[in-house]
Amino acid sequence: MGRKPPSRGGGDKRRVDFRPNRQRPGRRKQWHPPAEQDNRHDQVAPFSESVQARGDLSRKRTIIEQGGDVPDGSLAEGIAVAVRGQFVDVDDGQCVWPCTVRRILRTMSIRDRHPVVAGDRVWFAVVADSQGQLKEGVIVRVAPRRTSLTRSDGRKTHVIAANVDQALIVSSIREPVLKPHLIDRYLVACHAGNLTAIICVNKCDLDTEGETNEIVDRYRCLGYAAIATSAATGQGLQELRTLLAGKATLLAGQSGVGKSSLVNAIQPSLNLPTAAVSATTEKGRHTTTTAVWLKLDIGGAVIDTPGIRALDVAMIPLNELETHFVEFVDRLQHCRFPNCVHIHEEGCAIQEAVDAGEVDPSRYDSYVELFYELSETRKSRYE
Ligand SMILES: Nc1nc2c(ncn2[C@@H]2O[C@H](COP(=O)(O)OP(=O)(O)O)[C@@H](O)[C@H]2O)c(=O)[nH]1
Ligand SMILES: [Mg+2]
Ligand SMILES: [Zn+2]
Repeated sequence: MGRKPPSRGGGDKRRVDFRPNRQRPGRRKQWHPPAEQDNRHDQVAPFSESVQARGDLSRKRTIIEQGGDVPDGSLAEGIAVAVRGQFVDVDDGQCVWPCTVRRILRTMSIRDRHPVVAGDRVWFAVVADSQGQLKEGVIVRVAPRRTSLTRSDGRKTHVIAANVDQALIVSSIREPVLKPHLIDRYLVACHAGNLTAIICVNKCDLDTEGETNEIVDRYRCLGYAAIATSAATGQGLQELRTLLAGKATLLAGQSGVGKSSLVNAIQPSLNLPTAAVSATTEKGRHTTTTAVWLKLDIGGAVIDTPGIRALDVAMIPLNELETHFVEFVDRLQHCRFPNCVHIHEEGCAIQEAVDAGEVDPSRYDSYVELFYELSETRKSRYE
């Protein structure tokens, strides 16, 4: 950076987004939060800040933080494991601290629902109560996210979890019956979100027709890691452990397929509630719909996202859909028409590959289904 920031104790100058509802610059050069606004945060957080807007058009403001990128040694460091309303549970490796979030962080990311999400690496100051007992923390700094998992509600994109490496797409061969299209939908979502996907076909103890291997092979042939498991008999669990160790893995899949049972089988101490619950009771069962970060003894974590079972594909541009089917990619250049959408066109390399048995018809059907779904989404949005 070179330039010395003009703060008292020195520090890092950072440009952050202004609150969208504040167009005009403030009159005062020095900004302090009004006394009645949670000034406890400022007592414990040893940072000074000065806030200035540059004229009417500025959408950013500069904050100066003491401590820079290496936060003060008195701060504790941890991983946000769950967000519950205004509180964030932070695991420092020894215990979980309930933490609030310092006001400036909330202001910085006013557009987000919450400035801290599960998986964020954070630094926090510990606050003592009137008896001097340490009781909670105040998060003063969030590390830049390596990855972020987002969800779109049609208008806005929300971050669900940070620093996730891969997704475990869980389905069951029976109860509920396996839906290959759902697997393909999750694969497209993972591919679009740069998440490595692992396919897990659970409840293989209920497979009387030997279908599990067929499904597993289908995805292995495409280059995905795919396993057959049974939380009931223990089949495939060693492979699953190997795939999860040291990675942060998002759990994806319909309710009832056995996600919680698999996690319990791998780490019984987590003792997650399991049961085939109906869609209506499922809603009331969770007090939160945000992600939960469950640390694994084998290293890494699994991220459970109650309420967000279906990874969203709505934000994928229609003309990119074909690129998210791995077996299509090398064939696309052979379609006769450059704008081929691989549905009715003559000379389409994808349809020919399906006819020749080189592309699985079920995968092609998933493509067609998603193509029409995304076309409809575009229409309803722009008409
Ligand atoms: N037979 C059989 N049942 C299973 C298996 N895994 C889970 N279940 C049952 O399926 C139901 C739903 O499991 P749960 O882990 O709660 O699914 P989740 O909603 O995906 O977390 C429970 O009744 C489990 O006992 C399995 O591998 N085999
Ligand atoms: Mg569950
Ligand atoms: Zn084509």
